[in-house]
Amino acid sequence: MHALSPQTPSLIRLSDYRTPAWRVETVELDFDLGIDASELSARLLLRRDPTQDAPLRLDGENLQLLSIKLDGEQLPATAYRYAGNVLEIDGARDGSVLETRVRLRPAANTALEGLYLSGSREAGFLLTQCEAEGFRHITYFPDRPDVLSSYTVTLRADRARFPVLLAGGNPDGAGELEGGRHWARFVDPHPKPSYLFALVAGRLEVIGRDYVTADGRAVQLKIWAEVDAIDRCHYAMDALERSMRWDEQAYGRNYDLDVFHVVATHDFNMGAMENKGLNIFNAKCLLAEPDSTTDDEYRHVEAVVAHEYFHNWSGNRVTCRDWFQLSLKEGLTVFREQSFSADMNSAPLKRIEDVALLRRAQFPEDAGPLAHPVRPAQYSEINNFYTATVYEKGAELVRMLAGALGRDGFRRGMDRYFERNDGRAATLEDFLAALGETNHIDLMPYLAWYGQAGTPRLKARGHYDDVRHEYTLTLSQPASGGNGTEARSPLPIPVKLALFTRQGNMLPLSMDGQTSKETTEMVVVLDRIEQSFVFTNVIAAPVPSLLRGFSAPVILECDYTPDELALLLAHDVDGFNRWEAGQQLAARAYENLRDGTANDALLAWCDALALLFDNDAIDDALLADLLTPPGEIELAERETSIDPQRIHDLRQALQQQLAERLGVDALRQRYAALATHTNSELDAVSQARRRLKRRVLELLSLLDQAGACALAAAQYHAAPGMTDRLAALSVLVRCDAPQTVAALRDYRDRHAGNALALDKWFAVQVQVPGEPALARVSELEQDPAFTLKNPNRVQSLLGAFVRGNPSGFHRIDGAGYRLLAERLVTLDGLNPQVAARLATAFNGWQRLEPRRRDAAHEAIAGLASREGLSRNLAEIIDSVLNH
Ligand code: B3K
Ligand code: ZN
Repeated sequence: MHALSPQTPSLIRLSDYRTPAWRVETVELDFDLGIDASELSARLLLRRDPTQDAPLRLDGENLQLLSIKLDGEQLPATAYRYAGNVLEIDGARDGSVLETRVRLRPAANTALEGLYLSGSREAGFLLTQCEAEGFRHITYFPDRPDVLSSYTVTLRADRARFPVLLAGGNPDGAGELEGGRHWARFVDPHPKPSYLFALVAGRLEVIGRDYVTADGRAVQLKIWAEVDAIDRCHYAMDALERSMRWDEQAYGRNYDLDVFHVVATHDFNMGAMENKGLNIFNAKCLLAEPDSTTDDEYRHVEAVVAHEYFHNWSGNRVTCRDWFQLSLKEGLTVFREQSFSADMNSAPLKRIEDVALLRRAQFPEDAGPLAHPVRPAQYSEINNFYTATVYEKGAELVRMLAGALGRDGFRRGMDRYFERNDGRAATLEDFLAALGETNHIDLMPYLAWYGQAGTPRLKARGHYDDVRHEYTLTLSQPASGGNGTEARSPLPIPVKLALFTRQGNMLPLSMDGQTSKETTEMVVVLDRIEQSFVFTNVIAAPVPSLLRGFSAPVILECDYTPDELALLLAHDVDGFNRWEAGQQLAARAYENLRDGTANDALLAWCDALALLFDNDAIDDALLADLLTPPGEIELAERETSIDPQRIHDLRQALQQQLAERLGVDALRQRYAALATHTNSELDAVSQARRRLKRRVLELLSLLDQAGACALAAAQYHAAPGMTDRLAALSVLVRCDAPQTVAALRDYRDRHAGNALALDKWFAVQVQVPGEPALARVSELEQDPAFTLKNPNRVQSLLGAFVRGNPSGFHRIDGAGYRLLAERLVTLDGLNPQVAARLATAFNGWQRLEPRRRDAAHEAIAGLASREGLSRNLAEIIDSVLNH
């Protein structure tokens, strides 16, 4: 082989996209599987684009090439070259067959990309992860999503060591081989991109269920897990069945193979993966049982099972042309998953949860050096772009489109999108075109949302004319970018609104003299820099409820008085906006405390919540959310010079004021009343009670720490399920209560051998606020159960610390930053994807107060100066440092 200059440019640009010069019509893969070494023969039927003249180039990384044949002839070494992770081959023509044989080293693969081992050499199993570019770690291939091929996969392995052999597609035979070996073959009738390829081999147990699709296909649903986990798969099976029915009803989408496999692994870089016919899940997103799974985790399992299943249409049948279109499948599928969860549970609570996540994870991303558009223009390492922006903001954009079209219009558009693009690799333009054309609306102005980074600001001001009885609402969007850097063109911003009387009733809305008694809510779309909307026949100065249901992902600036926000908090019938009014009011109350200004917002917030606390009509879970002010990360977003310790202290003080207003007796009584219903049932009422009980206990701990900790200790020991147990443990840890040590020891013994429960044991302990957290982290790193090799464990200790505990991580002496930088170096050598994700905790360092900023800068610059960082980590560090 001759060396070439690297073929892969360091920056991949959307504007450089070209259709593939070579496609692969059929792929036959034959694996001989082993833990240390696996061998794979690949037979590719090649198709050349007659309009292009490029040589055959295939991606391949870390492969040991054993043999290479073109059209049956062994290739001489002069006929191919390998450089820059690209294999270039001479002499191929349209219809040529390329055969390669490579050796892979699964047990040595700590990056968990390509073919790797989950668990121990003795008991673990083999599996693959290909999205985004893992297939090139398995064989030489044009590893890009717009090359769709038909796959036939044959697996061979020792029967005793690998009794279960699985690949995507339909089973197509299995049998015995000599020497205790066996084989199994799978044929996928649906052409797919290489990132959706998967195999699994090892000792796994299974639960099954028969399912018949709405269009009459009999499907075997099978969930596979290791023997100690298989009993925890039943909830996921139910969730899968609910997801399949829902997609049939809500979108008319049916499953399209005879089998659907789902596999749980403890070693996975992300939540789960939608491989065609063989979804693979991080165990934490699949396993569930009352004794070790919290209510939030149950809902998460349901959501992720649905998400991966929904990808079968939004992602697999219709895939992405290139990775810049990632949000085409991810934003859409998150939106579908959110709608499903809203239907299965409570719609307003779901909306609150989603928007809280957006603000906690996406807004800070969009406001700092890692900001990028939902459709980025360029990347160095695509795995760094599986971000809150692509997923969560992407889902908000689909939600806006769905809102603009209405329920039926959106369904019509989606039907068209699926039909027209079935079996294709599509773009965001294809998506907007299908939705728009079926509804005779030009949706292309929404493309601007996909191309701009930063959270847009929306200003609203109202003017009431008491002579004409007109209310004029003026909406505007500043022309500069959300993070102040780039100029923007105006975006279409749909604003769902209602007008309230000062008594808390909704007014009928009339615009341009058109009165309709029934209309109390409407959507206006701001698509210029500034626009005024005049409402007529308005009997008295109203209080507007704006952006209801969070109708656009913007930061709303409206000069409400505290009383107006309190009125919406008390009366808005839109559950989301009621919560939102409370959040705005709480943020103002926080500013009262911070600035030592008049306590008007603080009083209004506490008074309004005190009334709601005594209101039996309000749902317990909603009440729990209303009683929770914005988190420390959100509050930091409102500051220019961030001192995380001060934010923590002020937020504690804010909650203490609320607790005092509610009163220690009322809190104790409420706790006692809720505790009489203690159970581990999963119905909405039981879950809501647990949620409120936790919140009440937390508030109580701010007034009567010893009393609350005594209750927490009792709750811990009597808890019938994980939600109550972990809530109690969390209160004990945060208060550093004397009962904590015994409870932690008990938890450890009780859940010995349950990795997911142990993850929570690590995570809860590093939530202790402030300076002491770091010592706790260091101590826990010495625990024999801690390892940097397992992504979940890394997340539960280091991730929970750097992301979930701002006052602990951002120590003024910079020790938190140094610890993170040191661990990143080690982690990067093992698993670049996990290292890069953890490194995003440095995002936003420029806005820290000077001492912390300097310390963070030193740690990041130190990392940046190191040789040999992975492309993943280098890209994040470079962006964080230089943008
Ligand atoms: N599509 C996968 C994510 C793949 C991440 C690659 N680094 C899971 C999902 O979004 O459903
Ligand atoms: Zn997804």
